Amino acid sequence: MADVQELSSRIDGKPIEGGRTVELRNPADLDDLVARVSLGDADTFVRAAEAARAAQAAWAAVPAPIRGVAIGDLGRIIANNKEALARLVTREIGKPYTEALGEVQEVIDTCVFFASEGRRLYGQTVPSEMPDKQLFTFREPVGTMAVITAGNFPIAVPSWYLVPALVAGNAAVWKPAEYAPAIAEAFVRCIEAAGIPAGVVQLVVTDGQETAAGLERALEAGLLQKVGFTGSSTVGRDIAALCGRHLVTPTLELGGKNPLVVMPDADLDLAVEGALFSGFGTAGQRCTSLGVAIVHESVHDDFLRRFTAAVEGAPVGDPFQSVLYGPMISQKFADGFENWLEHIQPHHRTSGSQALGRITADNPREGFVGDPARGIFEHPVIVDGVTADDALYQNETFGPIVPVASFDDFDEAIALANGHGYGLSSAIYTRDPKSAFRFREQVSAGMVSVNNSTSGAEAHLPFGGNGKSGNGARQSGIWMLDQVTRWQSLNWDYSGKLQKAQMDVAEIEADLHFTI
Ligand code: UN1
Repeated sequence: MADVQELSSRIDGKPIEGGRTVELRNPADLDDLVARVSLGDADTFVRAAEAARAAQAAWAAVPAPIRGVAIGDLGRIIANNKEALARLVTREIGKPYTEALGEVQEVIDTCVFFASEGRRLYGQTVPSEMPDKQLFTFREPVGTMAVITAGNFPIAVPSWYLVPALVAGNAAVWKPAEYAPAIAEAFVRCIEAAGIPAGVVQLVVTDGQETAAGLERALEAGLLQKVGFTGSSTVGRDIAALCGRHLVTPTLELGGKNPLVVMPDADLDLAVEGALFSGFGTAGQRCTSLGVAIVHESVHDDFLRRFTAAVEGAPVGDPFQSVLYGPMISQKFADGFENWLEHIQPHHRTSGSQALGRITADNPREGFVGDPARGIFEHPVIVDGVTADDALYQNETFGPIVPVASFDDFDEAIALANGHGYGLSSAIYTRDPKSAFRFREQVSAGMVSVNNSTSGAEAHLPFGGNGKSGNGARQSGIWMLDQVTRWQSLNWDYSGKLQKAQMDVAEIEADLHFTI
């Protein structure tokens, strides 16, 4: 059995003992105690926000290219510890090890991208309507940012906020999911090891209620200028309302109900492979997980037969072995998922497993890899015959379940792809460019894949959604810079007289015999 870590919040790089202590167990092996966590409270959050705010100005004064060098070093530290970090991700939240390696790679990619952004962070020179006057734009750090993240991507998604925030000269208070504090602490230690001053990223480990109270107090005290949140649409709404009252624009990355449309001309094997990976990878606990497969009637039975065979034959179990998916992230996620199973109706047809619900010795799955009694494992299920009226169509279900709906004409497919009101990711399988482009144009999702799954966005493309999936903010790549900086304009007049914009222009135009 591996080490038990003693974890807590860290303010200015020093562990802060909190109140209540909770035990964190490996969801694939509940005998494996990963960490004892001393939880902070709202006070801890406010103190951390004060400390981050105190550290921000000095960090912003470091030239951006040098901040970029620190991010480059961070990327190298992460790369040198890639396997150890991935093992910790798997041990803490149960994501299969190969996926965990991919997740850590996503952090490295993010560092590589933003390290050189320190040498850009371009502003513009803009022509003036006046002689002897120059206009410029500058990117300024927003200030101190609260970052509140989920546990399904416990290091990649935090890096999407923290890395660009740091390169742009911000400080941050990071509240990771309470079921993923060990990888959070490891990441913060890597940040410190890269030479980024300890006060610039503060770590607060606490529960949702204390976070909400702490966030409210920190906003009221004017300690935060930005909030980044990845998590459920319900909590996202509350955070948006709170931020709105303080005139802070949040960056929100919320739930998804990501449609995957299978057209009559699709390569069905490819579509099945994509549905399997996006429906059941990370046990369906990604924001980009397949939410509803929308299959043309002419290929529906064939698709379902192949998809069912693929799910039935897929290895499920020990995430350190070669499996399609491992355990649920924690008991809370298993409970949430099992509630959705109750929405399977008599008019639905289920397939993919011999049984439903928790995998146990009494409710076994053939070919299970390892001992199901050790962890929190759920049977996969495909639910066919789903329609727009079903709860399983309308809601994010966050677990190993794939609802399947069918359609006759393209407009119907689009209505089903958009009708649930989420708009994060989407996919279409087709060989016809016309269908692909029409889908791109009409789907309301922020991300579209053609002949690829709904998951697996690359680290430098805009990531984010519309409708219930977010507030239009985009993460990753250059687009994230607009979340972590504010534009400042400068107009510099060296004419030696007061030149009045809009008003004195008439004189210049008259001289040139032009009019607008
Ligand atoms: C998430 O689920 O919040 O596209 C992020 C993907 C990953 C990131 C998902 N690269 O599935």
